Parts: sequence; structure tokens; C-alpha cells
Amino acid sequence: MSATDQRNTAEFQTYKTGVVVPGICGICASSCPVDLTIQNQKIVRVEASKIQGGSGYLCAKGAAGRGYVYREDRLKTPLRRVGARGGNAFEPITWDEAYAEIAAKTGAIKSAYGPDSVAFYTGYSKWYRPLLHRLAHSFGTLNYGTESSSCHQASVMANLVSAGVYCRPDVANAELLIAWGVNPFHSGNFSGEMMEIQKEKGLRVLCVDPRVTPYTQQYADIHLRPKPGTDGALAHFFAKYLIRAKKTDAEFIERYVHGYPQYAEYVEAFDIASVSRVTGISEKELRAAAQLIARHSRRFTIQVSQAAITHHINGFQSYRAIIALCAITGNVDREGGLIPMEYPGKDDRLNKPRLLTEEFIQQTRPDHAKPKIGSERFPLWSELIDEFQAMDLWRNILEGTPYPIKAVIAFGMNVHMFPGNAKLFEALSALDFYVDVDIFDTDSAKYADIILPACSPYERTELIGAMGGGIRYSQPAIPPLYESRSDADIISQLAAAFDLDDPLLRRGYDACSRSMLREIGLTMDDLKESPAARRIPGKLPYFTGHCLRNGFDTPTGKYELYSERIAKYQDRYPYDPLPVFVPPIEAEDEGDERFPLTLTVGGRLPHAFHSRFHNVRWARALRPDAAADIHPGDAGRMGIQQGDSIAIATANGEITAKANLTWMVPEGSVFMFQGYVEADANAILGAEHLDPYSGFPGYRSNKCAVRKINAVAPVKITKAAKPVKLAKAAGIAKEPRKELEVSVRK
Ligand SMILES: Nc1nc2c(c(=O)[nH]1)N[C@H]1C(S)=C(S)[C@@H](COP(=O)(O)OP(=O)(O)OC[C@H]3O[C@@H](n4cnc5c(=O)[nH]c(N)nc54)[C@H](O)[C@@H]3O)O[C@H]1N2
Ligand SMILES: Nc1nc2c(c(=O)[nH]1)N[C@H]1C(S)=C(S)[C@@H](COP(=O)(O)OP(=O)(O)OC[C@H]3O[C@@H](n4cnc5c(=O)[nH]c(N)nc54)[C@H](O)[C@@H]3O)O[C@H]1N2
Ligand code: SF4
Ligand SMILES: [Mo]
Repeated sequence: MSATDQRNTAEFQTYKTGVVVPGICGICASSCPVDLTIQNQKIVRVEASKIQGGSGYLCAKGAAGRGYVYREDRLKTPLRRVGARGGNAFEPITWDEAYAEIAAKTGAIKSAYGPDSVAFYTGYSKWYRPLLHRLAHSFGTLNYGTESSSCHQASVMANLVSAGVYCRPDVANAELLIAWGVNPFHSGNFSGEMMEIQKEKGLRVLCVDPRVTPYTQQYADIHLRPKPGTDGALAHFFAKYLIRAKKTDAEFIERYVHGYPQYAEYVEAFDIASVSRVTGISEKELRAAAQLIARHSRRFTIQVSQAAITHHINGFQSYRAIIALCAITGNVDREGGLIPMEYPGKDDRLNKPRLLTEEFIQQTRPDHAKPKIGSERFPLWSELIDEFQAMDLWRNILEGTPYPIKAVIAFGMNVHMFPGNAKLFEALSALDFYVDVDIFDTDSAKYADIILPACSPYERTELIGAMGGGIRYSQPAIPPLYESRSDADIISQLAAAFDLDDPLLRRGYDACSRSMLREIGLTMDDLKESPAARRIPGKLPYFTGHCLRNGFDTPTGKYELYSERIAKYQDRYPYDPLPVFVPPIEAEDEGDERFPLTLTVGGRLPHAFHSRFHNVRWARALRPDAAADIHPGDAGRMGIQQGDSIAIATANGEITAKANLTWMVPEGSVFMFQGYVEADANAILGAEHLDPYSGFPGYRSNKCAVRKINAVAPVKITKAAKPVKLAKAAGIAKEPRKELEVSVRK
């Protein structure tokens, strides 16, 4: 029975007069199964799926999915810029006109400056990435970059450098879990379930998080609250303690670990008094935590934040320092420790069957392309990650070195997500040609020459991996709104418009998906017919101990505490092969008395997703203002009350936000979420405050000052005054929500 037939059977209940169809919430990469009630081609209800399996829950964002699809600022048609760049004057054009113009302008740039002068970029969305990567290759360039220049890949790098493969915590078999910057209630939704189950059975949990969160409150046996970005020093203290207490695994180190003597000598400097001073954690707490780890040293694991640790200029090395604790205690590639996610090595047959994504991407890889953007400044990134480092994009465009970038073809580029983003806005203004494909109207799109409207997840087909190793091919629940199109279709159509010698990509998403599915033992028809994810037949999980028996995929074949991969750069870069600790804030900034507080931009809000949900009214209603979290102690000293307007200033500028007084955050720190147009905290971060190894921004440690702009209380409320006038009287007038108005372009 086809999925369409299935939708018409009784199994798919009706809600009032609507039809319930299976769908995938594609707001984030968790791709949760949902049941969608459709009336007159409109989604009227979104629920956790009963018919496809899954967890049975939706997060706050998924539950507000209707508000996302029907955001008022959806892009409706292709648009061409008619005024000055950034001036936000556009005229609607047809898709054919848009493609013709893109092909002509990009073609001229390619002829004049070569294919490497065109950069291809995508934001967070993952599903169409293989196609976009292949498009860049077929175009003739390696300049494909993504938002992963600030997400997850620094963790991948730390794992690759150390173990040659990405490792996961084996929570199910551990006695102790060190949850290092982990709050799945807000950022991971259901990923904390295994921990909850094991906690009931006696799992001990050590939380390391500067904030008090629902997770630390409910599950921590011990909760350490280091100052943001001091995690590396804390890890080295634990290492020193374990070594002194003879709780390391000498035999494991001897057989499987490279560089232990240098490492052991290095961590000697991390005595309890110094580490207490650096991290702000009391000696008593440090000791108690170290004793807990020592008690469970034979079987503990570590879950490290997907982002918070690596969002510091020392983040890559801190990550290495943290996972090193498992290496010195023999908890790598063993039950209850850190377990490789797959068999290491790119060409192995052991991870098959799997999607042939890598083959699909590399089939058209150009032979004579120039080195990727950022290769000179971030060579380790460039060696390990097959993408350009997007934090170097603005510099490359503005300086034209090592070669000029003249055009950017972007899918979901949101400049507000970049640190010190005035530079990137300036760079976009300086381009010869810029195309932006997005579902919504954004400030970045305002700089484009051509804007293309993409459709939302509920309007498209996606070939996606499902949690637990399954795979699915989702079907659209409603037709694309307005004239929007699927990103995958747009990429294929661009390949045709550029007249690229890539017949497969030009044939479209269905053909590309079939090609990637070739060896998986399931056909496209199998997937189309199944509303639920299908298991990949014959796929074997990783068997613990493979790396120990066969060697790690590192230059020495061992787990490298001293990285030979890094050592080879030492003569030209200020790199250290050991996981050394450096402070998260540069010395000259640390000493700047004008900015006494630490600004940490990024802790996830449960009802927000980067820039995506600020314009979804249902979600926004839960926290209407762009607010910064401040400890009541700090607020009291500055005379700030709940809801006051405050200015947050750094050496790079100032923004206005509302004060949210909460004991969740530590004294001395200000925490704020990102992506607000009217209060963009990234705008006041340094564009060059980057980790030298990974290129990741130091979003989470910056010096700032906070002052009260005014209090809400003294404002006189007169009878005649309207709310907006009141706000003006109080000096807290907000700009009208421009982002909600721009969709009325004619
Ligand atoms: N609701 C929601 N969920 C999301 C996202 C979203 O925007 N909204 N984004 C998704 C994406 S793309 C990503 S990468 C992940 C990120 O996922 P996570 O990294 O898990 O998310 P965060 O909330 O940023 O950080 C987790 C915890 O780390 C703590 N933390 C902050 N700084 C430090 C530090 O210096 N040291 C230590 N030890 N802890 C620190 C924070 O207080 C927080 O409680 O979240 C994903 N999930
Ligand atoms: N200060 C600070 N900044 C951060 C972070 C932080 O923790 N702190 N986190 C960083 C991390 S981990 C991440 S992952 C990045 C995320 O940064 P981004 O990926 O830039 O952010 P998003 O808001 O998720 O999406 C980017 C754009 O994609 C558009 N979009 C959404 N869906 C689609 C689609 O299907 N197709 C197309 N074409 N466009 C789409 C959105 O409308 C948006 O304009 O932010 C980084 N920035
Ligand atoms: S936004 Fe929530 S419901 Fe949607 S895919 Fe992500 S976790 Fe699942
Ligand atoms: Mo991310």
C-alpha cells in the first residue's frame, strides 16, 4: 500500500473533518515523527506521532510547528534587488528569471576569477547538504562551508585528533556519568532518557555546569559550577588527582596511549589551590568530585556539551583535556566508557551498509581547486573537516587574500548567528554577487542580489537518518506555500542553470537519493511506502574493543594525549600537541576594568531555536522580550530589577535587553540567547575572538559591563497614553518588529 493510500485508511484517524497524515518535524535535526491534521491543505494540528513510533513527545518548538510554517515573514516569490545593497528594495521575479540572472552573474565571476571565487554556504539545515556540497564540487571549488564552523565539528576534531574516531558515552553501562555542560531538557529534548533510566538503577551523576538547570537540580549527585571556559583546568586537576591516587590504568596507558609521560608532567601544575582560583570552585567541592571519580575510575563515562565547551577560544583543547580522563583510566573503547560511534577509517567496509553520501559528495570533487577559505589560518580544521572555516569568510572577502571571493550562494545564511557580525554584513555588501535561499525574510537576505524562497519541512520530501539507526523518506504533508520550492530542487535547478557537467545532480532529488541508497538493501519504494522509519537491514553496530585490537586511526595507532597530527604544525603555528589550558579570555581583555562581568551568549532556551523561533508568536509568548539572565546579587548591586531595560556593553558595542533576574546563573556572569534582531548579542562579540585550532568563536566568554537604562517603576502612566507612547516615555521604545513587516514587499 502506498503512503498516499495509507493516509486514506482508518488507521490514520481524522481529527474533526481533517485528515491525519504522517510527517517529520524538521525544525531541528532530531527529525521527530509527527502526525499532522490537514484541513483544506492547511496544517491545523501537530502532534507527537502515534502512527510512526517515536518517543511520543514533542518539544515546545515542535508543538508550535504550525506557528513556524505559517510565520508571517515567509518569503513568497523569488526577488531581485532593485536599490542599493542592504537597502531592502526588491521586486518579484519568476524562478526562470532568477535562475537566468544567477547563471549569468555567477558565470561571469567564474570566468573572470575562477570557480574558487564563488563560495557555497548553508546554515543549520542538514538534509540537503550532500547535494549542496556536490554542487560546489561540480562547480569546481572546495569552498563549501556550513554553520558547523561553529557547531559540533570542534568536538569531532578533538575526538579525531585523540582517538581517530568520534566517541559517545556508554551511559547504559557506566557507574558514573560526568555530564559536562549538559542540559538535555533545553537542548537535547529526549537525549537524557538513558541517563534517567540508569539513574534509577544507581548511576551516579557529576554535573559540571556554571548554571543551575533542571538537569543539575534533578540528577546531580555533585554539581560543580566552574567559571565559563575554565573546564580544561578542572579536567587537568582531576587528572593530577587520579594520577596521584594511583587510579589510572597503567596497563591500558602502556599499550594504547601515546604521550602519557609529557601529559602527566604537564598536569602536575594543576594543584587544587590554583584550580580553585581559576575555576571559582571551592577546594572542598573539587576534592569531593575528584574522590567520586576516583571511586568509579574503572567504569565511568563523560558526556560533553555539543557546543558550550567548544564555544570558547580554548574549547578544542578543553574538550581534549576532558576526554583524556577516560583515556588515562582505561575507559576508552570499553563498556561503560567512551565508545567509538563507528569503525574508524574512511574506506573500511565494516560500517556498511550505509548511505553512500560520501561517495555521492566526492564523485565530482575538483582536482585542481585552491585551498579552502580559512586553510591558512586554521590548518588543522582544514585538514580534518571537509568544509571551509566560515569564521574566515568575511576576512577573505574584505581582504581578498589569499585569493578573492566575489560571490556567495547561501542557503539559510543568518548573519546574526556569527560573532562580531558587522564584519560579515560589511563583507556581504562588498560582494559582486550574493544569492540567499531562505524560508523567511532575514536581515541577511536584505543584502542579497537575488532571494529565493525555500519551503518548510512539512512541504518537502527528505531522505533522513532516524534515531536508532533507521532511515526514512518523508512525504510532503501540504504543497509548498506561495511559490516556495524545496532546497534540494533548487540545488538541482542551479546545477542545470550553471550548465554543470553533472547529469545525476541535474536529474533531481529522487535520482540523487536513489544513488545514495544503492547499497542499503532498501529501495526508494520501500521507504515511500512506510510511514515509519525502516531499519537498515544487516547493519552491525560497533563492537567494543575493535580499536584496541586493531589500533586507533591516529598517526601512532594509539590514543594520542600528545597529538602527532598537531605536532607537525608546531613550527608555523602557536599550537601545542598536549591538551593545554589557556584562559578563555585574552589577558589584555581580562584586565580591562571597564568590563567587569562575563558575557556568555548561547545557553539554549527550550522554546527557541537559534534565529528560527523568535518570530513564532506562540513560542515567543513564553519569553516575549529579548532578555539577559543576571544573578540577583549582581542586579542588586547595580540597582537593577526584574524587567528593567539594561545596556550590555563590550569593547565592540552595546545592545539593549531586558533584565531577567535568576539564581540559575552564577554571580559575575550574564547569560543571553542569540539570534534576536532587536538585541543581537553576537553583534557585540569580537569577530576575531576565535579558537586558533578549530576557528570556533568564543561565544561563551567575553568581558562586558551592564548598566540600568531606566526602571519600569518610575514611569507615570497617564490615562490617555497608548502602550507604545508609554514605552517611549520610559525610553524603552522598541523599533516596530521590522522582520514581521517586510513580507509585504510588492
Ligand atoms: N531548544 C533548543 N535546543 C537546541 C538548540 C536551540 O537553539 N534551542 N540548538 C541545537 C544546537 S545547534 C546545538 S549545537 C546544541 C547545543 O547543545 P548544548 O551544548 O547541550 O546546549 P547549551 O544549552 O548551549 O549548553 C549546555 C549547558 O552547558 C552550560 N555551559 C555554558 N557554558 C559552559 C562552560 O563554559 N562550561 C561548562 N562546563 N558548561 C557550560 C550551559 O549552562 C548549559 O546548561 O543544542 C541543540 N538544541
Ligand atoms: N552567540 C552564539 N551564537 C551561536 C551559537 C551560540 O551558542 N551562541 N550557536 C552556534 C551554533 S551551535 C549553531 S548550530 C549556529 C546556528 O546558526 P544558523 O544555522 O545560522 O541559525 P538558524 O537560525 O538555525 O538558521 C539559519 C537560517 O536558515 C534558515 N532556514 C531554516 N530552515 C531552512 C531550510 O530548510 N532551508 C533554507 N534554505 N533555510 C532555512 C533560517 O530562517 C535562518 O535564517 O549558531 C551559532 N551561533
Ligand atoms: S524541534 Fe523538537 S519536535 Fe521538532 S524535530 Fe526538533 S526536537 Fe523534535
Ligand atoms: Mo549547533
